[in-house]
Amino acid sequence: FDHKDTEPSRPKRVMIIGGDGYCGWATALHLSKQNYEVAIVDSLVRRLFDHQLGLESLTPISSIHNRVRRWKSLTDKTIELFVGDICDFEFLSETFKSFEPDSVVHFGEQRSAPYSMIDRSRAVFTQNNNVIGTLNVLFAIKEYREDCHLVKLGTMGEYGTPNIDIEEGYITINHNGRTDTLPYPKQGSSFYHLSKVHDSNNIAFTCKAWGIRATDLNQGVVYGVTTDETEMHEELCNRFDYDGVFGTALNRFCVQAAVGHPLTVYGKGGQTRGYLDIRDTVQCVELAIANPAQPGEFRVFNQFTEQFSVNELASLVTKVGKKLGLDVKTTSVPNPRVEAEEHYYNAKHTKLVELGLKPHLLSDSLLDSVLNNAIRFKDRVDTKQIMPSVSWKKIGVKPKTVSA
Ligand code: NAD
Ligand code: USQ
Repeated sequence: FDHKDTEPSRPKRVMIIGGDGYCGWATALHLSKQNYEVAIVDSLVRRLFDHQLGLESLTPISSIHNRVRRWKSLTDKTIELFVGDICDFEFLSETFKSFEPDSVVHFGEQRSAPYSMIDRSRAVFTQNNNVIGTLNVLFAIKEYREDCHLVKLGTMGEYGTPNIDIEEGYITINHNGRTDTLPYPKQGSSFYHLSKVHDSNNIAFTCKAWGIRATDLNQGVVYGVTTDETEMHEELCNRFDYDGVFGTALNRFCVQAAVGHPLTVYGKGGQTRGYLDIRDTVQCVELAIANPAQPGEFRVFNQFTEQFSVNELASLVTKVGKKLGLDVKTTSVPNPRVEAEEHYYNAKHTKLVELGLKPHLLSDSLLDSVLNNAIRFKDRVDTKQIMPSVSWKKIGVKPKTVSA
């Protein structure tokens, strides 16, 4: 038998870019717990955005240094930390040479659609940060770790809301008597969502040209705050955004219900998206790493578990709020975005389930726990940050300070 089988296999080494953020922090702890060797690479720019816009996470969060120290003291597991910007190729090269990752999970982007629509400079920052960062990761893999599997966070928003079923990455088209399987058409609806489309194109090309192995996780909107690991200590607590720039639909509605603010349904509220629990984000990433793409393969998974319209989310939160004694009202806010408010939506999401994903579906009890978490920290809520302040149509070149 193969000699290699007798050697003890070394633990797989996973570099988590964006590991200080909402999805990345939960994932770093989860993978470390599963005995992967984990390194976090993060520029901490997300914390800077909070300062610049006068925002704060609902939950109090510790510095990244205290977070990893606390993890070590609780579990005796080390998470290596590299603080720097992946747009700086020299920094990124050093992290690759020093850590030698087997997989890179790339969460490290500017991820808010409203942020990318504040003004010209934020639009340019978003596309520069995201597209160049990802290009640098691709070059680093090619140069230093060509067998390393790239697991890249994309978004369901790359597809937009077409009037046909959404497939997982590719669609087979019959045209004038000929047939081909092609990348599914992309229609991003913000400069942020478009940055992900550009990333996907660059990754697909380098898989073909250089034989890179990559998985694009087209993730839906994430909700929830705790995972088994973040619950272990208050210093491991995850961030939870509720403001009009970084807060996402369901998480925002829970905070709004907790403080007695009417739920902010934009426009007609028929906007339908895929959603998933943060505990499923960490599970999906683990499944992608454990079952890597082949060299040269550009694999696309749609990463969400259920789809809801904004109106459906509002009525779920109203119902569960009532059970907890909250009087939840809804208000229709003129839509600050340009998007379809009533549309067909049916997106496939079977590939991660085939790999073994066991979804945590949005049940009353789960909503209870997200709502209770919002109630627990409601004194920290700055209600001035709740209404949306960024308009898709009014974006201009003049630098804009978003403030109350
Ligand atoms: P987040 O803003 O909480 O975390 C992103 C982290 O990346 C931050 O800690 C930030 O400092 C870091 N970062 C950004 N640019 C960097 C750079 N150039 N170099 C190094 N670090 C950098 O975001 P999140 O909610 O955890 O999202 C993570 C990823 O998942 C993003 O790519 C996002 O597009 C994707 N995603 C998120 C959601 C969601 O609902 N939160 C849904 C779908 C997809
Ligand atoms: N919406 C409301 N009221 C609110 C907030 C949002 O009606 O108070 C609506 C929006 O108009 C939109 C939908 O809810 O139609 C989703 O908005 P969102 O802010 O929850 O999500 P989005 O801007 O799409 O971005 C988030 C993450 C992003 C990720 C994306 C996944 O910030 O990183 O890529 O979800 S997806 O939506 O599938 O593209």
